[in-house]
Amino acid sequence: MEDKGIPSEQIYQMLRKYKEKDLTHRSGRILGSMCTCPHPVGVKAYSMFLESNLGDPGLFPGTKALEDEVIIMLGEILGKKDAYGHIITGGTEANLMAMRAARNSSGIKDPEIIVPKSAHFSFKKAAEMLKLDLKMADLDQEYKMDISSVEDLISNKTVAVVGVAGTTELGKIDPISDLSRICLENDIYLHVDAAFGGYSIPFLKDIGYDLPKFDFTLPGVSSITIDPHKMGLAPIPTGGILFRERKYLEAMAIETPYLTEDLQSTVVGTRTGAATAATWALLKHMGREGYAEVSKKCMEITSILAEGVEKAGFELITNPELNIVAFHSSEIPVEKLAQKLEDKGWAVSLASYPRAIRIIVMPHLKVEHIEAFLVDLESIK
Ligand code: 0PR
Repeated sequence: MEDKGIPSEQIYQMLRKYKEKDLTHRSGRILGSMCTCPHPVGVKAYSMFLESNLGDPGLFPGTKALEDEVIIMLGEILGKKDAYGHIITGGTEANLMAMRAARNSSGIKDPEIIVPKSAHFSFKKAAEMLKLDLKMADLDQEYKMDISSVEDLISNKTVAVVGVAGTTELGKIDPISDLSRICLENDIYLHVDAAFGGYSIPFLKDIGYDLPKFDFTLPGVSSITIDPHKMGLAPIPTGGILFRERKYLEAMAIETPYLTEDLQSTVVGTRTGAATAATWALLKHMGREGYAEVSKKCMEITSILAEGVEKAGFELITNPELNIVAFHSSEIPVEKLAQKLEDKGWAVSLASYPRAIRIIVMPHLKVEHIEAFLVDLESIK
């Protein structure tokens, strides 16, 4: 550290040197990210609330009112206007909160949770931190949670079942209505991880896409993760967690003696209000139609990509249900294929099950990027 401070202009210049080394979503080269260019309206709103701390909401009643309104709007999107929840850092924290609420409200000793093999690794973190025994349910032929496997795994120690609406690797939607029925029958907490699909499935359904129910309209669903910093176009870090009942927030409330609120249910203490402002601004600015348009474009480009991949002689792992395309080659090992694509300047990611190149068609990917990618893919064959 310097003894004497450096003038700001010089600092910015130094920062630019570091920034130049980073990839940008705008370049269209990032193919394996669930994040995207933050929408300018969200960025502006975020920057207006940098000082606001929702960890001490009595000091920031305006921001707290925004959070309450955001939870109502997200609840509307997810089929329950009077849900309870918070805007937090992202899907990991949301899933951790859901598992904590399920465990605390169950009163069960040696608790177990059941997640699909396709679940995001955040559930491994949650299981380790909360001392939960993690049971992995098998997937069916479409890579969705296998219901009979879930039924086999349920025991009197099960505190939660998790279904995913938009899996991390393949974008699949688990059979949440079956899970809802089973969880109601067995009186088990059901969490839906819609970190990825929460901001697209409802809007795609609005415009006629035939996608299954996954939300609070299913009576067994206890909580839902929905991430504004993925398909919601909000700046990072912005996540959302919604609960059907207030009792789940209460089950993890900790006394906060010297703050302006007496109880706190979130994992973090000091919590940015900027993420809430950005989410509020974008929900108002985009409207259902705006978000539907964004998702529709992603789905159209997903179809172009999927067709092109097959035309280039590669095999799709499965038909895309949302905006993720996964494929492999019968001739080139996936790792080698990924390396060749990287050599051509494409930042792809690999799915672990099954091993495949995985491309998430986020809003920063335009037709011209996908066309350029397909030209390169064809040249590799
Ligand atoms: N649930 C699901 C279904 C997810 O896909 C993810 C993350 C999470 C929860 C956790 O969310 P946070 O990362 O917000 O805590 N899915 C992406 C993934 O792991 C996250 C990501 C985003 C990874 C951008 C890379 C990247 O460049 O693939």
